[in-house]
Amino acid sequence: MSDIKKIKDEYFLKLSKELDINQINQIKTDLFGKNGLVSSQFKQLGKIAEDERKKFASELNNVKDELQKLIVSKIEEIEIKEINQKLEKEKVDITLPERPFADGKIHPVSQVIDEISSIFSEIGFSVEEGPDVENEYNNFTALNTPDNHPARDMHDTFYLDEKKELLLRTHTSPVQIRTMLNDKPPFKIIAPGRTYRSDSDQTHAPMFHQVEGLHIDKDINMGHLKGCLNYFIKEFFEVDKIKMRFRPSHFPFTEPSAEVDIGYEIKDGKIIIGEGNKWLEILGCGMVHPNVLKNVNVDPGEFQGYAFGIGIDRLAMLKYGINDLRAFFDCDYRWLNQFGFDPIDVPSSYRGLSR
Ligand code: 2NL
Repeated sequence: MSDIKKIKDEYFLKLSKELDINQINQIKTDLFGKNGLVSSQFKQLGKIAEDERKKFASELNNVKDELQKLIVSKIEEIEIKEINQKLEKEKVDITLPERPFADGKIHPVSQVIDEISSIFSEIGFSVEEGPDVENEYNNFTALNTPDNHPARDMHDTFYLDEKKELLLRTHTSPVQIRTMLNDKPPFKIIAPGRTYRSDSDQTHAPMFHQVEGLHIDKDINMGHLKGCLNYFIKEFFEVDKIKMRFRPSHFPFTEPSAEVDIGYEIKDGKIIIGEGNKWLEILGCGMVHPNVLKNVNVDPGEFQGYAFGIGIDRLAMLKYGINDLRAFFDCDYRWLNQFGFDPIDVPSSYRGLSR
């Protein structure tokens, strides 16, 4: 029997047995590796007499093809077996009862931030964010609040180092400062987020939420500010008409500055926004002080605009009838289940303030 025939018979027999993938790989190497049996036979070709060579070569090629085909089919067989075993083992029992599934709720503050962001984005504002830990330049100095300014004490700042260089931001204005330092005017942004002041009672928490707005362009005036706030308040409280008044005020970063009140009344124990003859203060605003613009390399002769700051927590309490501010941050699931929002809720599905 020729060597080729012997190899064929021997390996057909081996491959007819139950083999795992390692054993098959070993056989592959034994036959077709660098010094494999079949490979060695090919090396013999040159030594064979010319009249024999053709027959030898064709026999060798046939055996090589047959062995390779057999190996491929063996590998496929193993793979199919593995898949079937896996399917058998990992069978899903679809008759099992489902596990109880607890729905999360959206915190009223998050809900209100989403509502405010979507209202302002309708009129071209984009949303910017920044870090809670700030430096005193971005939080105070750039905002025209120098070292000895009383507003620094008024803000009851949480300082983080002896030198009073790092602090927890007392408002979200530093976000606007960062944006203006990093970019070129015009600017039309809002900055919602957490803010901190060392203050805690029935109506103040040491951590609270603010949204500030900033619109800087050529020829922006106080009329634009009024129009923007009027639109915002109507959209937010979902009313067609609103009573609004501007009272003169003072902030170091704006000139002139104003506080804005909206009209309201109490009917059947519920607060109605936009009607009545009582006034509720809801935000502070003004035209950005030229010194602030200079500090962020904006030429006040060419660009000017307005800014405003709104406390979010009180707005959320007003809109959704929540009385105690402190419950906001207790992380009590029972409270959140009562006052929180389902993820699919959309602001416009809310009519009136009766929650
Ligand atoms: C308030 C008052 C205000 C601003 C915030 C601001 C920001 C920049 C420049 C100028 Cl970068 N102004 N923000 C302006 C006026 C008032 O907030 O009572 N907030 C609750």
